[in-house]
Amino acid sequence: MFCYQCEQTAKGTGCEKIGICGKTPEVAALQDLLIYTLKGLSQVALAAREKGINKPEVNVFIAEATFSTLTNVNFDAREIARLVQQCIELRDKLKAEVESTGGNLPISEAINFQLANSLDEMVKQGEEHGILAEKDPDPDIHSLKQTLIYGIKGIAAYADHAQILGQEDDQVYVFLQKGLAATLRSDLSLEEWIELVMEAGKVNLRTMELLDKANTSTYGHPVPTKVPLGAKKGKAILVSGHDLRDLELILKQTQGKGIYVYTHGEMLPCHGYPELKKYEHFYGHYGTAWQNQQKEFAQFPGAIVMTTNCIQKPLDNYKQNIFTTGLVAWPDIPHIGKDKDFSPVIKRALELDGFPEDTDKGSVTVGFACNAVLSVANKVIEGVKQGKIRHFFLIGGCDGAKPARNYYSEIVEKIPQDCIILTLGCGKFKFFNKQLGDIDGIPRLLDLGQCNDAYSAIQIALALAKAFNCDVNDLPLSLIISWYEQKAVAILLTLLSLGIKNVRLGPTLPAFISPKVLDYLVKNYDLKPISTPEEDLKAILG
Ligand code: FSO
Ligand code: SF4
Repeated sequence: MFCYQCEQTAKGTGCEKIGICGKTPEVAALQDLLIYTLKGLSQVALAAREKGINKPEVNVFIAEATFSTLTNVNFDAREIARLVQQCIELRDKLKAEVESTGGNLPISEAINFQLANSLDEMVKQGEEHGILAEKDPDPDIHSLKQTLIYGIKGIAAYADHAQILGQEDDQVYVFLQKGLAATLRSDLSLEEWIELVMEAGKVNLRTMELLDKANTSTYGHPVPTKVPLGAKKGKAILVSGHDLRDLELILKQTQGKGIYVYTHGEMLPCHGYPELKKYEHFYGHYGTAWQNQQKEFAQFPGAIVMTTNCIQKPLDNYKQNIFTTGLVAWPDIPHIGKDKDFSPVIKRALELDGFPEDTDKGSVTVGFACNAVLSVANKVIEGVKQGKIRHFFLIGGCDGAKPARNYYSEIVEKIPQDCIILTLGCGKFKFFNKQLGDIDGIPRLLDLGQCNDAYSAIQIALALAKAFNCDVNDLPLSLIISWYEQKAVAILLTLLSLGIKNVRLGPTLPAFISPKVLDYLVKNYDLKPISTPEEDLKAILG
């Protein structure tokens, strides 16, 4: 196997024997095969579009299947193999339709690829279509091609979340197909690859806008909300991942059953949505970020649901309590299917002891998404003008296990009192419960939401630039991003495509970025790796 799509890749170069995430060579090969067959399906979908044929089921499938290959989503070989088969079926059906209407299909191996019958043979086929098998003589084109694919994985994740809540834009699907199909080409220049990668950033902005609309039109605009970190005596269900609809369905199905529902990891900001917080048994937040789940889930006295990434290998001491749903899968872990009947989860929660007593572990405040922050914009602008607010820091992104990520908690501690910190993503769990005080009533730590809510951060930055009548790059704002998986890649591409400079990225730079491509990003966007909190603060604040 060879995979280097995430930040924890082995030795900073690539996982070759087994994924640090737990991905087996078998699953890695099948995911490579799925991406390869999706490229073929995308070529056919583009040819179909030329004939006026646009199939919603193909569009949604491409987004879902691509999302399934994102880090920490699907570890089940049989499930990935099923997706490959479905991909070939969709491809062949659409191919026949294009041919019957006299359409032109490109000459391509991926369009005519014959899928093997057995799982073992499919794994072999996957091995023949992995990253290393791609013949790009130019290492920089190879690097940009992989960057495009990882950006597309992030866009697919956002598109899928938005689609679940009824928000779609065909232009997003067109780009997913165009981008996937393009990666089969060997005739594009370096400049054309850069253009495609930047286009991915722009399309991701549109996709995040769709997701923002999906979340806020369904559940209302988040409002500042205090979330208890302790527990309530009684039976319990823990919901992790990022899917708001799954949480809503669990809240509905547990009503009146004597069960309290808790959030874990990236579900924390859900407490701020009016249409979710209205449930009285939606109690509080338990635990921290994804990489601590094996310890935290083992101690949770109730049932656990993983709605999206990031799942880790379920340990024996909580294997009987955990369920997956949506695109998440782990071999032998019960999966709640498309009917979203969570009764097995409820049954398990009622069998388990639950929390024996009320416990108080303090609270955190969430719900400072775009609307809430902009409602105090005048106060913020005044604060800056009067010199009470010196600088804004956006410290957001993913968390992870590496000790180098302590940089993010250290810098938050060292940021001077006259600065405001905006945060989002699971990276905030390094500092989410620190008491940082306020500046004239404006909390110094503002939680904008999930990594999926990066659109809010961009809107806030654009609104501030408008208010101060300056370019975003001239604002007293610094972006310090922690990345882990491919949604973060898509967000980074969006920032670059908006011309945002000086982004600090850590804890390490992506292994798939070649030295020359990095050089391009440094020269054109002043992208830099994080150094030490002291040095970075000195460079930023002078
Ligand atoms: Fe974290 Fe995982 Fe939200 Fe990522 S839970 S690491 S960017 O997959 O999704 O922030
Ligand atoms: Fe390795 Fe990350 Fe790929 Fe998992 S997703 S195999 S940890 S590079």
